[in-house]
Amino acid sequence: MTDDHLEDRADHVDSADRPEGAGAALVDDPGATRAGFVAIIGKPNVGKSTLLNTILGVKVAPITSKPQTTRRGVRGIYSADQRQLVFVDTPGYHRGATRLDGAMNRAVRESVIDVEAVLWVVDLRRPPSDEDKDVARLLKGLDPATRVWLLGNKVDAAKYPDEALSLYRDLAPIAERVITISALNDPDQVYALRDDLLDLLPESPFYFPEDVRSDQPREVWAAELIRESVMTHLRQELPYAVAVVVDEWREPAADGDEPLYLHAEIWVEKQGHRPIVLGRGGAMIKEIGRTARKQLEIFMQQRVYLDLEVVVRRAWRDDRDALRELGYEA
Ligand SMILES: Nc1nc2c(ncn2[C@@H]2O[C@H](COP(=O)(O)OP(=O)(O)OP(=O)(O)O)[C@@H](O)[C@H]2O)c(=O)[nH]1
Ligand SMILES: [Mg+2]
Repeated sequence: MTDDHLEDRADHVDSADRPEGAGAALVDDPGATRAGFVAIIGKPNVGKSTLLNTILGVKVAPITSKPQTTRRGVRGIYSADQRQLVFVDTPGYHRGATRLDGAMNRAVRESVIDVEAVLWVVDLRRPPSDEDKDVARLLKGLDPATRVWLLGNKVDAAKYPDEALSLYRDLAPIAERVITISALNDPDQVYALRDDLLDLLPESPFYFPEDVRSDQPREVWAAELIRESVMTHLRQELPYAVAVVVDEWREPAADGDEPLYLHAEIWVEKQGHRPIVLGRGGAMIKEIGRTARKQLEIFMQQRVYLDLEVVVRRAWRDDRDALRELGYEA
């Protein structure tokens, strides 16, 4: 993954200590500011989170090569010159039968309500699939005032980008703009797209303080980075049966030499999954922890002690209480 254009710091993560409404004082003259929401939707694995991270220049959302990486709506905020774009990165719109699938798809449907624009991201390496057609149907039900831009992503890796793009365009006659992008490899073009979105904004006070780049609590952000590492290292179905909760966050004393201490539970659905996540002699969990810790340290510019525990939460994907604990309104 080339993420050289992402900054090595994590001041985008909203501080859990920030008082409610702390940003209001930042806006001197509400009449002069412009702000609005932009939803990023599409089927799994097309590059939605990559697009958001590139737009912001920081990593707010997890990315893996596997579908269904994003499981919750993540807001990423871009503020510049009295204007604020609030992007909503969404889970891939997909077919699935669990309560978790239901919650993920609901997050997509809710994300397109009351937004200035919807960015429909598609993968130009392939023609439209049934899941793309589901997204196209969702777009048909939009408020007609909502602008839809069709973004043909991964143009860098597509053999027949023009042909593919025209097939997608046929599915979305309401798209007012149709362009090809490479969210991963062409940041300048993505910044130009972001600047074009600034021009769509109506007059409005800012929704978030100017210096905040994500609305996620830091524990959720860290849990998502750990889950990204789990998904990257595990194979087949197991990545989908795993959830991560950061339940302890202990800052070192100001004068001490201690690392930041994080404790996280890695939930698996069955007893039999435990040894797979742990690996032979604990080798797998060690590797998962190492990758996650490196990322956390880079983005937080701080030494981290990551304490991982594998916990069996039977059928958590269909368990209302478990999903609530993970922050879903199940
Ligand atoms: N070649 C190429 N690969 C890309 C591009 N954008 C994203 N990818 C890759 O596509 C894969 C999926 O990217 P994500 O950003 O996680 O996709 P997503 O749409 O957020 O996926 P879900 O959260 O699962 O719905 C990753 O391996 C990315 O590196 C691109 O412009 N070109
Ligand atoms: Mg994603």
